[in-house]
Amino acid sequence: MSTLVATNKKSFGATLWDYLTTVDHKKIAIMYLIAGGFFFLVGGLEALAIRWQLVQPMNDFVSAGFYNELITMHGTTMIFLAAMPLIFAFMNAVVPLQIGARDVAFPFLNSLGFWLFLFGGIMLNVGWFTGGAADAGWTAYAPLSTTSPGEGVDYYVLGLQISGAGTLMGGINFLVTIVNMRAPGMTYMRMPLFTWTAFVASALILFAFPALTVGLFLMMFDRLFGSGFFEANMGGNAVIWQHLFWIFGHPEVYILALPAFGVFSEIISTFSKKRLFGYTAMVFATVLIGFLGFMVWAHHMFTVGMGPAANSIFAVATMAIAVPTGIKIFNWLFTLWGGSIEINTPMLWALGFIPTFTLGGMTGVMVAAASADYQFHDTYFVVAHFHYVIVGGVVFALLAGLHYWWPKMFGTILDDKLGKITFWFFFIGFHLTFFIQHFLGLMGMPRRYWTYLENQGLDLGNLVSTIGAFLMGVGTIFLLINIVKTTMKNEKVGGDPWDARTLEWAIPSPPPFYNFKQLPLVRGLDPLWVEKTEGRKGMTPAEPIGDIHMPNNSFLPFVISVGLFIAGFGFIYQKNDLSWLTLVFIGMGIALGAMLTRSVKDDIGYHIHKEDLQKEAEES
Ligand code: HEM
Ligand SMILES: [Cu+2]
Repeated sequence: MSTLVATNKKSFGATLWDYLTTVDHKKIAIMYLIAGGFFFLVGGLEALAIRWQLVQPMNDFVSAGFYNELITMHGTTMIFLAAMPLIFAFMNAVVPLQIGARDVAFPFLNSLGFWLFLFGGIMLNVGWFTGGAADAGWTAYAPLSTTSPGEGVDYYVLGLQISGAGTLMGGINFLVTIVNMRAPGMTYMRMPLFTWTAFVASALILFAFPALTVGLFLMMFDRLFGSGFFEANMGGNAVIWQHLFWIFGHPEVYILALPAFGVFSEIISTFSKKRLFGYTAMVFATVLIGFLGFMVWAHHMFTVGMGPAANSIFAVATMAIAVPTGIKIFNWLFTLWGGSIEINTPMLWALGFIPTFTLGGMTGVMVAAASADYQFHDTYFVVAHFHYVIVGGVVFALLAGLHYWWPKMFGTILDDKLGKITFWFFFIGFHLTFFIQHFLGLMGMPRRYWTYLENQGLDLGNLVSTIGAFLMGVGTIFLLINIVKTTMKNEKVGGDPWDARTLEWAIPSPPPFYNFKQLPLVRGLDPLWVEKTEGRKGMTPAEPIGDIHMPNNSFLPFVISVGLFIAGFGFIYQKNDLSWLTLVFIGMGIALGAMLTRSVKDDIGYHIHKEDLQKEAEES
């Protein structure tokens, strides 16, 4: 294939095949957005079911066992199948454009990462239909998880293993992309903050996910092959699981939070019409948070019995994170200060985020005080704390980024009025739901309990909390209406609808499949803004028009993922009947066969010729 293909009219089958085989980061971004959005709705429905169970004392809307499955799958789904992939959606949609690149470093791997995530996510949820989903909490503490009957936790172990492999590949890909693929002049200290945070988050993925991989591997052996890594009476140690899990789990919080900070940095600077205040400090704060994120995992284990020395060290290290985070908060405020501020939907989320996240940070310092944590531990205070951080930080950022980058991804713009309605329902609902949980926790309401007695002072708080959760649900419905309406209207916008500052806005919306016809020359921070202040409309090119090298589509990533998916069932059910091992052989055969095909078949891609690019430029 050597010429440009007309892409406007395609049959459904051709479009489907195109997406199944695509290696284009922009299409992969859309798939992450759809799949992550779907799982966000699933996790949200699970949250509503939990809250409905807790709406009044001694309720029996769901059984105790089903409740355990609901909280486990809610937490697991939200973290691994909604928040992570949605972050990846924006990283894919934005990072290559922000650094002036034509794609990520390894487009094939990028697609493999997506399909592994999707099939892992499906696997996690299969448990619902085969006698019960995972029920040992999203943290799957041993021995609860190793002794949980049925297959629920097996689906958790294998589903997470498959989707985790995809995440690891994605992280490595973005590290290499950001190191290697920056346009001429894009030095590290000229990278937009979102790219910086994606970079540090990818480094965290590189170091954190292997700990999860190892932990899940040991857990798989304990559950499926009768080893005893976490079994005290076989010489194992359940606390090892907790260490492995949190060495992964705490950095995971920052893998989500740092890109969220990046989103807000872009939005606050764009809609204050100012460069980000304290750019250098923001970069160093990002790196420092990333580093400290690894030093504090054991604050999740204060009550395990590590002893006062370990508790003190981890308490102090944890509190230290408040310093770089505080620097960020002040820099956002200083960016706003004196700016010509435009308040639209993305900006509303950013303005709502600052106080909300600050509150979550303050309760974070409270639970980091080891002695006080003996009171807070496993109460609703903790539930309130981490939802303030993870919803008030990460989900707000995802919704802000959705409205901000929607025009770039789809070429249409979400309705601002509906966007604001979504914001107010969600924002008010959020604080109703979670603020009061601090007090429920202080009054002794334990986390993960199926029900509570009446007249313990917990009735009103829980009722309010449930009402708030449903208001968030209403906000989400308005978002869906907005998406449908915008898509139906299909009103096209230009390349730069926000009068923005960074490179992604220098090319049309949605961008052509090769992104930049000519790589841009970056001459400062906020490169597009630099050109605008000098009276130019677009970027100065760094190269003459020439042939562009493009990667070929491939079906192999899908096949590899299906293979591992099939093998997963074999691993699980061989514990009941060894004949299931056949599935392991078939599945691994498919996966390894596809990998072998990939390694022996030369795939040199194709070129878009310079003449075609010129002709296209003349026609438009
Ligand atoms: C937006 C509306 C949300 C509501 C109403 C909600 C509600 C809840 C509730 C009621 C619990 C159970 C606490 C218990 O039983 O003691 C819970 C647990 C949890 N939630 Fe959410 N949640 C929401 C969003 C999220 C998001 C966006 C995330 C992550 C990105 C998240 C992560 C978690 C985690 C990790 C747990 C702990 C599960 C466990 O204990 O194993 N939640 N949530
Ligand atoms: Cu932590």
